[in-house]
Amino acid sequence: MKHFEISRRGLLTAASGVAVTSIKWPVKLVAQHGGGQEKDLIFRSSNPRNAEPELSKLVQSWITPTKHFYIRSHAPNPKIDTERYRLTVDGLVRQPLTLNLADLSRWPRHEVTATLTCAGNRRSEFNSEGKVGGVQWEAGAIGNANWSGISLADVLKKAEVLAGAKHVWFEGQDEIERKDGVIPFGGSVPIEKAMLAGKVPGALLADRMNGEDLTPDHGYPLRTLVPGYIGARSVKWLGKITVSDKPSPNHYLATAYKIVQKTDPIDWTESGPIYRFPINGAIATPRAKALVPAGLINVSGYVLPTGRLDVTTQRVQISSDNGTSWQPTTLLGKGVDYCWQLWSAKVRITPQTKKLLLRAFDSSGGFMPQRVPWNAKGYLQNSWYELPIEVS
Ligand SMILES: Nc1nc2c(c(=O)[nH]1)N[C@H]1C(S)=C(S)[C@@H](COP(=O)(O)O)O[C@H]1N2
Ligand SMILES: [Mo]
Repeated sequence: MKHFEISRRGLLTAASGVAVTSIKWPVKLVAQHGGGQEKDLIFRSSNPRNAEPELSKLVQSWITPTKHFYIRSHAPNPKIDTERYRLTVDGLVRQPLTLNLADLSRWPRHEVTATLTCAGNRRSEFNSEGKVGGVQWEAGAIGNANWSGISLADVLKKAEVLAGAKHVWFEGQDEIERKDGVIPFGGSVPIEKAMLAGKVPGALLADRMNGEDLTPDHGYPLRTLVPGYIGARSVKWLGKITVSDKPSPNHYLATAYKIVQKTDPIDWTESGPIYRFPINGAIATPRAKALVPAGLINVSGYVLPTGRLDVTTQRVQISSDNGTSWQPTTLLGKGVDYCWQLWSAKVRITPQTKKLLLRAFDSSGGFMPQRVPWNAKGYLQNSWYELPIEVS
């Protein structure tokens, strides 16, 4: 969206009866209610908007264009009047802050390229063992974007965090209807992650994605972007930051996004929240059940190493004989902190080949396991990726 240089004089006069002369103010028009951009995605639900790209489109480039970037929302996009928009910072701080978009635009800017992935990516693969609820993601709930904004650590420094602070809570401005009432999406990250400065900020308050203002689908006007953590920690339509000695009590941190065996939330308290994402990967081309000739074929896909600084993917391998032997793939480009890598391979197919298997290893000892135990919410499916094919 464009910045409109307009005089606020009229507005202020009308509002307060006091004429303020010659103030030029960058004013953004009210965010659109819908997606805000042409999307080329497969919609899993349209209200709320949940969608993922076709895998062949997903691996066309290392940076995922916004039109191919998955959307995961728990409620309709909130309508945010950017004139009235405020971000508040409170809790265990000496200086609580209330910031509008003009205030935020004066902070030093940081740019981070990082992969965002939903904890439920590849969820539908659990169904063969027992139906899991939630958005039925295939392997497209992932994308790699360039994000820019201000560093959470800078904001917390300004607010002066007090002793005893252990977690930083985020709260969105969406309204999610649940049985027990309407709540915003929220969550938290440990204070050490929030305060991380270094070569990549621990968390960004991002207002731009791939060089443009965030679209409404992706959290306009402001979201957190927490490199290395599951997507749920990157809260869209951010309205409030609270520093606390405890993790966030918000449903999406305290209850949901845990690895649990039973479907009743009563049984979920024992289990801790998921923060970091594990290594994962998928085969994107050929597509599932494609008819391929015996011999060498081109195979491509993505791999995401464990969400930890300085971790890179070491090896990505394919098997066309059910895991008896493994063939190497070529990682494209170089490994970048918190980012996926695309890979390609020429894989030998025999008339007996029924499927391709993918596995990967990273520099922290992370690997894609042969199996992931079923869990009730269908999170963190990162087992060997299986692609059924037909040999012509
Ligand atoms: N306010 C808010 N933030 C949110 C969500 C949401 O529903 N509301 N969904 C979360 C989840 S589960 C994911 S995976 C990411 C998805 O971000 P994207 O839609 O920009 O891809 O946003 C997270 N932040
Ligand atoms: Mo998610």
